[in-house]
Amino acid sequence: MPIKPSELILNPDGSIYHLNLREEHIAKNIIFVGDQDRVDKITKHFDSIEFTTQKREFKTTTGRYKNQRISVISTGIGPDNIDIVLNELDALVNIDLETRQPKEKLTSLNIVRIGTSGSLQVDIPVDSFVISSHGLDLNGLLHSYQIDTISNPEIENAFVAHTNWSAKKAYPIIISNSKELESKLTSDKTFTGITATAGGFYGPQGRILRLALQDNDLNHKIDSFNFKNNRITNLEMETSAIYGLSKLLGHKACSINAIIANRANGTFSKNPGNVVADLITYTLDKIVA
Ligand code: R1P
Repeated sequence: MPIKPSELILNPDGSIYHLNLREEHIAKNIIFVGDQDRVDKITKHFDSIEFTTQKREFKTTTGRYKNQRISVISTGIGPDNIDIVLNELDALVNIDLETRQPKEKLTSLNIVRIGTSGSLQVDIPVDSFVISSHGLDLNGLLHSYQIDTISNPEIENAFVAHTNWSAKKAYPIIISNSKELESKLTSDKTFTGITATAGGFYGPQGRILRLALQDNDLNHKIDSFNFKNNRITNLEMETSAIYGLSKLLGHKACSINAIIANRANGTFSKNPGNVVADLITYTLDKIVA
């Protein structure tokens, strides 16, 4: 049965609804960033640009860096946007948009997120790079899908017990990265650990401005969690959704984050632009190596 127009929405030019892209516009190697202004900060290093478009927060530029074709896409903030970006990218490569049927031969994309993030550990200072071995989903998005094959109940249950996680909140899920991409990105410049992905910036990440929190101690419970020498290194808002949906759809994914804040000691980078610029050139060269 063809997928109905209300479920798979195309624009009049045949591009997919939110991303404004057709299949020929995207490379197999894709970099995600949150901030649309970060797209140009990456593609200014490219040798050539073949295509660029933007709709809402989703800006895409495709070009070549050191002879490899790469697309850079901004996802905006949060796991809800990742649901749109991953499903629409997968539709571009794995659904025939003319017949509206899944293709028989599936394509696997390589997805690297170049993000910014807050460290939860005193020994991972601002201006460092952190690779996410796992995404710890605290936001509930993935519960809309059949996730039994990708979740890790042993560590999830240990996390729930350690944090006394409220039963009124979505059950946490842990999903691993692509080890192949992780090993490409790893060096003596990188830390590695579990990245917790929250569904908001303030309360869901333990920040108090004027509202009381459901659990004042949650960040400390998160940073003190240790499971077989795996600890939670940082907090941001996209990685677990990227890892979960990539795994379910058959794509490879790995996040690397510039640490711009340290939540454990309250410091913020004096020049976050510099660490992001360094992470961009570092990651580009690792991707094409
Ligand atoms: C919050 O300020 C945003 O910054 C971080 C968070 O994950 C969230 O998207 O990442 P990006 O800089 O990649 O957007």
